[in-house]
Amino acid sequence: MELDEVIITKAIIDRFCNKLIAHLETDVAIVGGGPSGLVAGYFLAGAGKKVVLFERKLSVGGGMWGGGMLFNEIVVQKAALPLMKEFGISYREFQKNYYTADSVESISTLTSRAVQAGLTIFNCISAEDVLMRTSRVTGLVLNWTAVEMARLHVDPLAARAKFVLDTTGHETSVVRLVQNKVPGKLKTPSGKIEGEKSMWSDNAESFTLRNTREVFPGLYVAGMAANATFGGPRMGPIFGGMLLSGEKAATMLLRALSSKSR
Ligand code: 48F
Repeated sequence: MELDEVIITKAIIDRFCNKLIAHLETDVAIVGGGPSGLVAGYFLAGAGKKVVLFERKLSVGGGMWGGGMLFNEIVVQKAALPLMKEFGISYREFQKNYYTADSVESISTLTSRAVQAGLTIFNCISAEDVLMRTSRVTGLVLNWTAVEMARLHVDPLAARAKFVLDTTGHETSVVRLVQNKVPGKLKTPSGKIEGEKSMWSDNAESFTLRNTREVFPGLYVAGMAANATFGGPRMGPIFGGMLLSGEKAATMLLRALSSKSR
């Protein structure tokens, strides 16, 4: 049978539009497809929640692909090994408490397991603002990254979510948007983004986990964005904290979703 280009085109447009429409109202909308966002998405979807992830770039993975300085190996500490096992990512001991994994295997496995658990990912879409109702984040304002890059004057569209999770890494972009709209209202010591500090791996890993939490009503933060928001140091190419932070965010959001529905 001859392949028809118009049917191919219709198939893509139809499937994509239906997928997008189906995710305009979700339990959780995650912004940023780095390791912390993917892990959070995996656990939320696995718990049966409707969860969507928007990633600005063509590929998810954030800062994980390049390992450290483009050496494509990552390091994880012992505390994160249960998560490496949960996802089925191979790792090797380097020395006591230091384990290494191939960064390409790590990110591709996280992505595939998260999608198979039920996480829907939209790449090339950026969160350019949030929906807000009486001092609560209630969703995202979205645009094509291509529109953003070309600086075209094109209005965005919107998606509602019971909770938004900012996993945008160093940029901490969603929290930044909220800070710009309601200055001084974040749940941080100063009410503002505290800003990321210089590298201190050990401190940063525990700081990330401690500060994975709600930063504004309806808005949670995880991964490197948690450090930037609450003023923690950067950790360099050790990724255990990112995985654990994603898992903690999912646990907190599941709790928040169940108390919201009561
Ligand atoms: O930076 P990223 O990998 O976030 P993460 O999960 O992990 C941090 C580590 O990679 C590394 C580190 C730990 O060792 O220091 O940096 O905290 O991924 C963040 C993703 O968010 C996307 C961005 O393209 C990247 O893939 N992103 C940022 N802003 C937006 C966005 C936005 N406004 N809309 C959509 N995606």
